[in-house]
Amino acid sequence: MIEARDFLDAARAQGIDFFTGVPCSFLTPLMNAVITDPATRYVGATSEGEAVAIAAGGWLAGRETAVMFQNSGLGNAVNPLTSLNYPFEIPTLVITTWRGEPGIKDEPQHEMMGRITQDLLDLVGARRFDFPTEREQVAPALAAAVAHMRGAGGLSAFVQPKGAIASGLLEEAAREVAPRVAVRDFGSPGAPAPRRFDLLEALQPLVPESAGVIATTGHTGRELFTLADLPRNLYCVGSMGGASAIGLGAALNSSREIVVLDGDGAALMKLGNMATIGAEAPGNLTHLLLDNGLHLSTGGQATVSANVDFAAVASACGYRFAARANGLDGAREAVAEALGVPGPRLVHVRVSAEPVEGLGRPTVKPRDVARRFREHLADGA
Ligand SMILES: Cc1ncc(C[n+]2csc(CCOP(=O)(O)OP(=O)(O)O)c2C)c(N)n1
Repeated sequence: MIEARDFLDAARAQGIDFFTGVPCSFLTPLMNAVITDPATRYVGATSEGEAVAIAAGGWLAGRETAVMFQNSGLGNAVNPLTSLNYPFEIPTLVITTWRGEPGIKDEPQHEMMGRITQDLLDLVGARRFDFPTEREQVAPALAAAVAHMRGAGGLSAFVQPKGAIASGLLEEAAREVAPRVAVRDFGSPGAPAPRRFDLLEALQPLVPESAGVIATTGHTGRELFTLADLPRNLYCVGSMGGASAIGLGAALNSSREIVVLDGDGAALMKLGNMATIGAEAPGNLTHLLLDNGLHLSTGGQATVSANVDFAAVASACGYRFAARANGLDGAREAVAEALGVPGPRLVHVRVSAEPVEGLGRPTVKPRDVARRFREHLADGA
């Protein structure tokens, strides 16, 4: 058995100081040590997939990261691990528990995952390192794990068995509840819904050059790329629903403005992200929800967004600015005002589903998109 402090000190010595995750009773000592350590930052996520995306955003803003969760949540993490970390070669340290370890009494829901945890980590391309059981093993284990992450831009993983870390207490201050802001309306109600492409073009000059712009999965990224391929752009080719979580991780670790271009389908897939954004409340995050009512990228199947007031959701989650914007002029006005006030801010704009002819596809490899984005945020920071 080791102490949480040993593990944490060794991780910090290797440069890992940004942690995010979802609790597991096996993880309690380590997670509580991370939460209470003033030298580390912990973001509690609503799902393990969100945690992986937040960590990716943290790495894009220059941090070394770790994600911690129960192996039940490995299933939730597989999508971003395979379609975000893998293509973009974004490293992180995965610390997962081993509920359902064969031969150890546990609940039925953990039996299957307990059998396949290591295989699943191998399948997603993580390099596994033995969880250290003695104090003197901790520093070399962390050093090897981080060397692999840095060298290969890859995933390193520890599977933490039951009782591997001595228990510790948690003294966490209660989170302050943010005052709810009133939802604002911009533009005239009858204004025609613009094409997303035209809207992106109109908003482009409002976004500071130094900002980072993260476009959601599907046509949004392709439209942004077609408008102008800039180092400040990150095109999420996969990890649907993860753009806002990547944005959160980046915003918390950068002084730059971070703008997320989200879709209604993607936002609804990971609606919990908005609760985390509202709670963490980065002042430099703008969440633009470009709502065409459809999964347009996959052939136009309807989402349920017609029924959803995203600005009201944002306000209820603690965003500091929440707006519904109508038409091109309304959107321009709302975004200009949003960028001038402390965030997080959400602007919901209904856009048309009219197709864009000759839409390009990012020609820069995701690996290079990620590295130039990271350099862009670091430039002069
Ligand atoms: C986890 C996951 N499920 C499904 C898909 C397939 N997919 C790619 S884009 C997309 C639609 C996204 O809808 P929305 O966010 O509203 O953006 P739009 O397509 O309208 O631009 C879907 C379903 C995917 N990439 N990942």
